[in-house]
Amino acid sequence: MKPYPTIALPAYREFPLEEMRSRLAEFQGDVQRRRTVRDFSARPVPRDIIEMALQAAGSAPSGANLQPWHFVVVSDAGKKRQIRIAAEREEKEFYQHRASAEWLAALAPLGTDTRKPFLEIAPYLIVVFMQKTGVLPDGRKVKHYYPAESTGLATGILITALHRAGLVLLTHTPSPMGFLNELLDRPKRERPFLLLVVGYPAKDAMVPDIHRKTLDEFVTFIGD
Ligand code: IYR
Repeated sequence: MKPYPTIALPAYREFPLEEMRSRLAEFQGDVQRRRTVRDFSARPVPRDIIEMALQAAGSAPSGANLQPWHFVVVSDAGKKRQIRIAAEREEKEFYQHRASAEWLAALAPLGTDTRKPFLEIAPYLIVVFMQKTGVLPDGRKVKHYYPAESTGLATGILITALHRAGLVLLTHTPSPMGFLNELLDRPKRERPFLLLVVGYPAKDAMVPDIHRKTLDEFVTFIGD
């Protein structure tokens, strides 16, 4: 592969330290408000909102800049129903047979179960696919590098963008998720990574009273 031509770093902005702090304080406070929600309203969300958030997600760094992700945005009621039926079938297997006792014990405080009505109620399901390989314009197959890390980064930006826009999400992982390739007509070289349920919260939405680790519990500084 030929090297890319280089250009001056475009649109870089430096901020005075005080502004850096206030920007971070604002961002930090805003993302701390994010909660995973399972009770959704059926209220519609305009498609351009989802598109703008996806545009932000597509800016994520990726291995060798190969951008190994694909997002399928589902608002069609019939398709959402098919996804719910297939997901609930898998969840029954999971809760009744596949999950270890340890896993079920870890989930017990969250009160989750096999019923996934939000898959039909929420206006959008965004199914994130990770591409282990890509296809060049001439049809040749290329290997992707760090597809899970890259797709995780893009998904994180998507979640943050939608949260900042005032929507709520559930990061849902029906397991296994292979049925999503079939239902959404995606090739085998793509693996379902995560299913995001997106919309407004139900009026009476409730969330578990969880706590987040403090900085000193999850960060180590070596040096100043
Ligand atoms: N996929 C199941 C189980 C589940 C697993 C984890 I890890 C969670 O954080 C929550 C649920 C379900 O969606 O119920």
